Amino acid sequence: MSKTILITGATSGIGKACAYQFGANENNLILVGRRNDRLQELKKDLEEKFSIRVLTLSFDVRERAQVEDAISGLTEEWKNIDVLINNAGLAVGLNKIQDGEIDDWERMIDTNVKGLLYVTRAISPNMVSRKLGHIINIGSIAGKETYPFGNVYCATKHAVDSLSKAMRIDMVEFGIKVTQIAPGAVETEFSNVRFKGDDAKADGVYVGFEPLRPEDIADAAYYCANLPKHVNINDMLIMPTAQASAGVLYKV
Ligand code: NDP
Ligand code: 8X3
Repeated sequence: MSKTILITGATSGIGKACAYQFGANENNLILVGRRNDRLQELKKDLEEKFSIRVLTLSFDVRERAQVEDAISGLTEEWKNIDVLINNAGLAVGLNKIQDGEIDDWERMIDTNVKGLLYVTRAISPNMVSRKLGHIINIGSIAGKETYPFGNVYCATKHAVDSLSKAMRIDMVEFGIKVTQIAPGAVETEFSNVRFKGDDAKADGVYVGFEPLRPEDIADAAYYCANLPKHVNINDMLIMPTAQASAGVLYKV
C-alpha cells in the first residue's frame, strides 16, 4: 500500500537516493531542502518516472518557525506522514577544539540536533494520534565513535544516537517505530560541505577504497520501513567493507 514519506535533505546524497528508492516503490513523497531549484527538478523527474505524487517544501530545518509553518500548513491529503526520514545534516570544518570555528559548530548543532528535533516535534503528534508511524534518523559512525578533529560533528551524531533511543522510549506505547541508520563513509556532497568547497580535498576522501553509495543507505532505509508491524530495526551500523572503524580505512 502506498505510504507518505517525508525526507529532509532530499536535494542530494542519501536523501535524494531515498526519494528514488521510495518513489520507485509507489510511495508519495514530501521532499524537503533549501535548494528549491533542485527540489523542482526532482519532483518533475520522479513524477515522470513513477506514478506518484510529490510535494516539495523548501525550508531550512534550523528555522523553527519555517518548520512549524510548513508542517502545520500540510493539507488533509499530505498531513498523515507514515515515514519521516530525518536525514538533513552536515559536517563543517575539521579542527581541534582549541582551533574550532564557532560558527561551524553552531551550524552543525543547529542543523543536526535542533533541526532534527524541530521536524520531529512538528510531525510526531500526528503519528501518535494515529498510533502509526516510523521515524528513521540518519546518524553516523561518528555517533558511535569519536575520531580526531571530529569533535562537534561527532557530538551532534552522538546526540542523534541518544535521541533515537529517547524517541523510541517516548513513543513505544503508541506503536511508533524509531530506527537509527548509522553509516560510515558514503560518497555524497558531504565532504564538499565539510571542506567548504575544496572539491579536490573532498574527492580525495574517497580515493583508494570503495565507499558506500547513497543508494546503499536508501536500500537499508527502505528495508527498515517495510518490515512487518511487529518488527523494528532499532539501530543499523553500515560500513564500507574497507572501513573497519571510524579511523581505520584500508586504502590501496
Ligand atoms: P549531502 O551534503 O549530499 O546532503 C545533505 C542534505 O542535507 C542536502 O540535501 C541538504 O540540502 C540538506 N541540508 C543541509 N542543511 C540543511 C538545512 N539547514 N535545512 C534543510 N536541509 C538541509 O550529504 P549526505 O547525503 O552524505 O548527508 C545526509 C546525512 O547523512 C547527514 O545527516 C550526514 O551527517 C549523514 N551521514 C553522511 C555520511 C557520509 O559519509 N556522507 C556518513 C554518515 C552519516 P540543501 O542544501 O538543499 O538544504
Ligand atoms: C560521516 C562519516 O566518518 O566523516 O558521518 O564521520 S564520518
